This record gives sequence, C-alpha cells and structure tokens, in this order.
Amino acid sequence: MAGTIATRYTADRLWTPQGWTSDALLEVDDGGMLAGVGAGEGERLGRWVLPGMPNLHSHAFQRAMAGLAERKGKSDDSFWTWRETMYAFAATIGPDELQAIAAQLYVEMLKAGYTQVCEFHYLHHQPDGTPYAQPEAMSLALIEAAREAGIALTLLPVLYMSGGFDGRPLAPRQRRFGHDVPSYLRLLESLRAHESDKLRVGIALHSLRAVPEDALRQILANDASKDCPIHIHIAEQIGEVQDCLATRGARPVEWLFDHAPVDARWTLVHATHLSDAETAQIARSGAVAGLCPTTEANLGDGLFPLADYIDAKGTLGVGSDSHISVSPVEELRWLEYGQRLSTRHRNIAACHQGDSVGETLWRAALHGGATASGLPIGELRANARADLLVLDDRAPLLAARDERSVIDSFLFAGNASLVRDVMVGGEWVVRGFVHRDEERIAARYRSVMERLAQH
Ligand code: NGQ
Ligand code: ZN
Repeated sequence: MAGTIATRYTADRLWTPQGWTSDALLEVDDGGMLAGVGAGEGERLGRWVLPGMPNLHSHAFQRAMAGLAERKGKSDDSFWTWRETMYAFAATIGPDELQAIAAQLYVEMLKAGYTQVCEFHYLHHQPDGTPYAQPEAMSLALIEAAREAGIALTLLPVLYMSGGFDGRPLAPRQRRFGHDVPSYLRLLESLRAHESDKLRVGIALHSLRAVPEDALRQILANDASKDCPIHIHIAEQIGEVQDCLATRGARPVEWLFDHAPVDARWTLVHATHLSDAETAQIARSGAVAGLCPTTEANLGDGLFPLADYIDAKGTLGVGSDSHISVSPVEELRWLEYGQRLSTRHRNIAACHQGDSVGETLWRAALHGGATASGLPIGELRANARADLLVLDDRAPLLAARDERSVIDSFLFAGNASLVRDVMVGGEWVVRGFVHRDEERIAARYRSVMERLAQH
C-alpha cells in the first residue's frame, strides 16, 4: 500500500528500462518506496541518476581475508588450496567479528553503487560445530550489520550437510556450517520474523557437493521454500563437474535440472562450466546466472559462456563473492574483458549494431540482481523501492558525455568511483562520497582486525 508522499526529487536525466528521460520527477513515500515517476519539479538530484545495483552474491567474512591468499604455497595452488586458507580464517570469526567486518564491507558496497546484497551465509555455529546459545546469532550479526550500514539485505542462510558428492560427512573445519533439514527449517522460520521492505529471507543450498539428493527433495517439498529466492553454487570448477559425472552420471547443471523445478526463483552462482545444452537450459528456465567475475578470476575458475547465454536471452546478475574487489563497475568490466581476452574480439555483450556494451550489462545486471534478491528493486518506477545512485557530474571523466556515452564511460573509463550519492529505500546513506557512519564503522573494523592479527 502506498504511503504518504514524503519527498519529491527531480533528476536531470533518469535511467529507465527504455533509456534516459529528462527532468524526471521521483515521488518517494514515507516507507521509502517510489509512489510515482513522472514530470515536474522537486529537489534537484544531479545530472545522472540511475538505479542502485543489487549484489547477488556475498560471503561477508571473506572481505577480511582479501589479499591474504596471494602467496605461493607448497603445492600447486588452486581453488581447493585457497579454500583451506579460507576455512582457517573462517574459524577465527564469531558474531562480533562478523558484524564489524560485514558493516565495513557493506559501507564499501554502498559507496561503490550496490544498494542490496544477497548474503550467502554459512558460518552458522561455533568453530567446533556447537550451536551458539542463540542459534541464529551469526545471522543476526549480518542483519544488524546491514541495518547499521543502511544497505538492504537478502539473507540466504545456507544448508550445508556433506563434504562431497558421495555424501561423506563434513570435515572438521566444515562442522560449523552444518545443519540437518529440521534445524535448518527452524533457522529459516526464526529469521523470517525479521523480514521487511529492506530484508528478505531466502534459501541457499551450498552446492550439490554439500546437499544430498534426499535433503534437496525435502527442502523443495516444504512450504518454507515456496515463493522465495533459492541460490546454489554450481559448476564453478572443472573438478566439480568431473566428480559429479563420476558419482551421479550427469554434469552438475544437467543433474540439477533433472532433480529440481529450476525457474526464475533460482540463482545459479558461477555456472562457469556449461555444455551448450546447459547454457540454453538455464537461459530458457528464467533462472539467474550469478556471475562473480573478479572472484572467478582470482580463484582460477574459468570463463562463463557469456555471448551464447546473452544470445539465448539468459538472465544474469553480478556478485562480489569473496570481495577481493567491491565494485559493480569492476565486475561488469571484467565480465566483458574476460570474453575479449579469450575471443580476441571487442564489444561482446552488445547484440546489435550501435548497442552500448555498458548499458546492456548494467541493465542486465539490474534485472538479474533484482530477480535474485526477491524484492521490487532494480528499476526506478512506481511501487519499486527508492534505491538510486547519483553520478559525479563534475568528474572530468564525464565532461561532455551525453546519454549515449555516459554509462560506457562509467563502466569502462575510470578507477575512482563516480558514484557521488546513494539512496536506499528513500534514505540517503552516502552523500558527496561520504557514508553517514563510515568513520565509526571503519574504526571498529580496524580494532577487530588488529585483535584477530594477534592470535
Ligand atoms: C564458499 N566460494 O562457499 O565460500 C565458496 C568456496 C566451496 C566460492 N565458491 C567453498 N567462490 O565452494 O566449497
Ligand atoms: Zn560463493
């Protein structure tokens, strides 16, 4: 239900799904939703106003280990050796550390232009696997961090039950991730009590390695999984495809489609290694491909078949995943550059002559990210949440740019952020490049990191 109009803003140029419009009036109601978008005068926002970007994949705690896994190890370094480093780091994080790290990360996300984050959360219990006195303590730390930073959250508590495709038990370092189906459903139910316009609770299945077939069936049959976003890591590494073929006789994406009604509620995170048939199948299903190009590069995953997927009208969005980079600009830039490097061509994401690569990617990621988040975001239209970015129109890089070139310049021509102001749900969280609470949040983060470094 629409509330009372609280504020009227005017954008010199407003990004809409159809392109830029001039002198657009945005009416924001007192619940932070857009009551209407039309013509008229309000408080002037700036020259270039666009929807905030949803970040569809985050493991917040990993922000604090960014840069600590870049030294050569004793064996051949790979995704799997990185994972051991990550597990050791994860073991040091409790609720207070998680809240401090996540709040800092979320401030950085907002300043980079992300206004919603899908948190794929699996650090549930104490390091030895014993639940906290309050079993949802770690999830609550994330909810609180998002509230402090002012970013909207899709919280995806992760079901994690086994240590491999063969159903082997969790390794000691994975024990704190684990649930059985009933305790997982209890966690979901307790978290749903916190839902609001800025907090959605969905479901995450860690991977086909971690969720046995029978548990998948139970979750999908339960009412708790109806009508909410469902995310899963899939086909990120060749080794994973090989193990799935060996134990289940099918490739991961192929197996998933044979065992689950995959549709637009689903986000398939990474989906890097696909046969042509799997690429077409994901595109047809309406599921979102959750691409995390900077992490996928950092971990040596491989390249997603972008051109075929876009040709097949597939839905995609981006995430910052391990947070070695926190910027939708860099994710989209590297999504395109990976393809250019491997095909030795240019302008891969654009389909038709004259199409802009930047606009195509920004528009696609808004739509896919919104779908993955399960909330009315990603578009500045009536009944959507008022999540917007104002670009720095005084930046030299944007001098003399017009509607045809501004997004390409934003995505491909810079290093310093061009995001000047950020609004989430009608509230200003960043103004003039400064987050409303960044000093306190950074100071707390520093002291937590210094304490962790002493152990
Ligand atoms: C994760 N991250 O859960 O944090 C995973 C690694 C795994 C990425 N896949 C662990 N990027 O897949 O087992
Ligand atoms: Zn992940």
